[in-house]
Amino acid sequence: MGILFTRKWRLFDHQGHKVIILGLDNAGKTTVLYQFSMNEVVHASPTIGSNVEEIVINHTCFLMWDIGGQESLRSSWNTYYTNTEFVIVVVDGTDRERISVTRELYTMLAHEDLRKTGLLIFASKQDVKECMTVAEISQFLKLTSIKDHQWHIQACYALTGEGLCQRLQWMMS
Ligand code: G3D
Ligand code: MG
Repeated sequence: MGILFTRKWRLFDHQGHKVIILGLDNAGKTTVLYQFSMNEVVHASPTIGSNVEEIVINHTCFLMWDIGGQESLRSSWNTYYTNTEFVIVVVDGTDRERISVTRELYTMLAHEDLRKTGLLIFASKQDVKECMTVAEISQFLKLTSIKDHQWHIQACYALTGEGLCQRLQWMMS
């Protein structure tokens, strides 16, 4: 889908809470974004650049940025960090080989602009047999060592949206 601005976001008059969705390529980030915004599965090509959607829930507006996760794009992630209130990391539950790469990725939490953000981790593809469980992913990512951010991990099946909405409520609170 490439760089896609499906709704025009007027930069200067918007009050939305900025959320960025990060994770490795193929983790399910774009699927999560469009489940939030349309309750639909969108079959997207690998994201080059970013997609952004405005999502309003109970009068709370979120601006969700889904950022391409390919290795060549990760170095530009920090250009999206300014004014971020929430980081969602999508972890592919079936990708055991690259879970260690994911662990390195969230050294980003030490970035100045992300010091106060909340962190929500979606353990995706929980419908696939033999995927990593939430407990395994938590252990691999050493989540209990994160003391300076509020965080939560949630199993999800992004193709149906299962597991997504409960956690938006957590973000709102
Ligand atoms: P990305 O934006 O992180 O790169 P995408 O990832 O959202 O493009 O998803 C990558 C592939 O994973 C897609 O398959 C998508 O349908 C699939 N996917 C996303 N979430 C889930 C899930 O919860 N369960 C399963 N089984 N698959 C999921 P394709 O075949 O279109 O490449
Ligand atoms: Mg994508």
